Amino acid sequence: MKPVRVVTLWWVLLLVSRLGATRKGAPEEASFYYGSFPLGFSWGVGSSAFQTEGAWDQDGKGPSIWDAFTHSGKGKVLGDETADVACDGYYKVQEDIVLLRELHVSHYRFSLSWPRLLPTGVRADKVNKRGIKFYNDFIDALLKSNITPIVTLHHWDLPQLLQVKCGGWQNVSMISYFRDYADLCFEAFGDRVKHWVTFSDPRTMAEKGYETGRHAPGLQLHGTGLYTAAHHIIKAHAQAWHSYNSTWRGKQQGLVGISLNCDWGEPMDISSPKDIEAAERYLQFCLGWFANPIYAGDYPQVMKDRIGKKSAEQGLDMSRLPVFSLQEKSYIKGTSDFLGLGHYTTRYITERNYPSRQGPSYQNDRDLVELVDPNWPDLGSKWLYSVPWGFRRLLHFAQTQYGNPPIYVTENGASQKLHCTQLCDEWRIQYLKGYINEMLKAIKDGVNIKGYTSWSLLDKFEWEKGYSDRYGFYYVEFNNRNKPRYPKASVQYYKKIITANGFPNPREVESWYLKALETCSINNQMLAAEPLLSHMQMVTEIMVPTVCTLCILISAVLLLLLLRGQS
Ligand code: GBH
Repeated sequence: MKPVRVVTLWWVLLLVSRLGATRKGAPEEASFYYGSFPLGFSWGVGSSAFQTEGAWDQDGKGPSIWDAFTHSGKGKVLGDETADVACDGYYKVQEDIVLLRELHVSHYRFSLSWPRLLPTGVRADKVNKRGIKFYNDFIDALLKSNITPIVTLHHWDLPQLLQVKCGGWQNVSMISYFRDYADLCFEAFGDRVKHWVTFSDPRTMAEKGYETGRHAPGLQLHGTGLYTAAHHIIKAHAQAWHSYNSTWRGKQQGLVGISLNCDWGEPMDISSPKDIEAAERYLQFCLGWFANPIYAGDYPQVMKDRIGKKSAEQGLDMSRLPVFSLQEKSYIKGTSDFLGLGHYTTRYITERNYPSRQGPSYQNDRDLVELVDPNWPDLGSKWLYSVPWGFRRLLHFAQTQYGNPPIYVTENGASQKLHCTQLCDEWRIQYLKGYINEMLKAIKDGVNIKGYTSWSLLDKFEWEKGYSDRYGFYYVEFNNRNKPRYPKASVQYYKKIITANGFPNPREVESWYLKALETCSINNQMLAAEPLLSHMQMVTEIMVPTVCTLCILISAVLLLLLLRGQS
């Protein structure tokens, strides 16, 4: 179901009635805030292994569930695209480090491919030395360029054999397989990596992998599979944190956290207690589902109540939401040295009661509808609207709910609108400027934000959307076998924010924008000439050796004739 797509008269009317509401357009939101970030604030960009590396079966890598999913031939991905080559990042380490340097970032967030390191997923079976070497070299290269690695252990590409053998995250044994994998990574890379993220957006992993089936492994276990998966993921996270804490922290002095993605949920009608409750529920089902166990030891009360009640009404004698034992609660509580937050967009939320007899599902359990304001600027991805003020509110929410934790923004970004010229991504610049500014306001309000990761370094494989959504600072020409990268205008702009560590004054910030757009049109011409250039390259690749060989042959023949004539 896609409520956000349905523009019905009643909710347009509701929106209009909201416009008079007091909070919207409040001066501190409407105005741009000029100022700088705290000294030492960490600026970065991010990506993930499956989306960029390619080399899916090279150097001893095992298959992942996403390899299986994309190879299944069942139309799971737009245009039946695969990530077999993707950005060819596995073979372009040096090239991509140059791009990171060009951006002036202080950190790079990327993920390790579990099946590249452990082809079967199980540490006891086999460790792939070439996988270890690849990431070792990569980490060394980053450090050599003064770029801090922020390393995600798992961004969705589960070893396929663990799926086949034990049903992936449905199985409790995954907890120890993950712990062993995490432990291997701490041991191999922890002397140099000081920032670890266990899981990236586990909610999407659970929801799309086990409820809607739109992501690998493509299961549709409505209203049960996602809760079981999440339960095991939370425990696996806790085990990895404890393992680091007891074995490695003393020597390595690093931090271990988790990265949770969540949109902001704003009550549709702020004078309606039901909508206020529904919006709170939206956030608890999204962020609280994982953050509450980790920060407070258990699932949010509202999830326990709702899912418990609905399960009973559906004739089940136990809640579909699993239960943590007392011992587990205290083991899980406090297992994050920082909160990783991913954030992209905002929804208006209104209450809607779904009858339990419609059957179990995550949608049904939440009893709400998500809506968007048609006036919000939309971007490339159909679910993404630019609503910068929602970011500040989410940051406040995280601060107050979880006891003012140190926060790293692990993902924030936008894809390019299709009709824009490829490298002149004005929309991405506006998004970047607006969201970073709201984050600055949140810092001024006292939210403890340590760093910001813009998503993403490169255009890359976007899961079920194939290569259609372009999130990169660098445009990747996927049709060219060399996968060349070209800087978009936003590279210039982000670089300026980083160098100034904020927004100094209106005149300067405006000049960044104009400058960025100037350079991009030059680059656009380069890109337009690209087919010609690669044609010329091909011509030289064939022509030059052919002509040389011919010349040599002809001179040999001439020489021979000359010698004969003399003798
Ligand atoms: C991120 O998730 C991923 O972590 C990242 O790997 C990826 O590059 C990025 O998205 C962009 O694709 O299609 O209407 O069902 C962001 C959180 C949660 C946003 C699921 C999209 C699905 C909306 N995502 N959501 S819909």
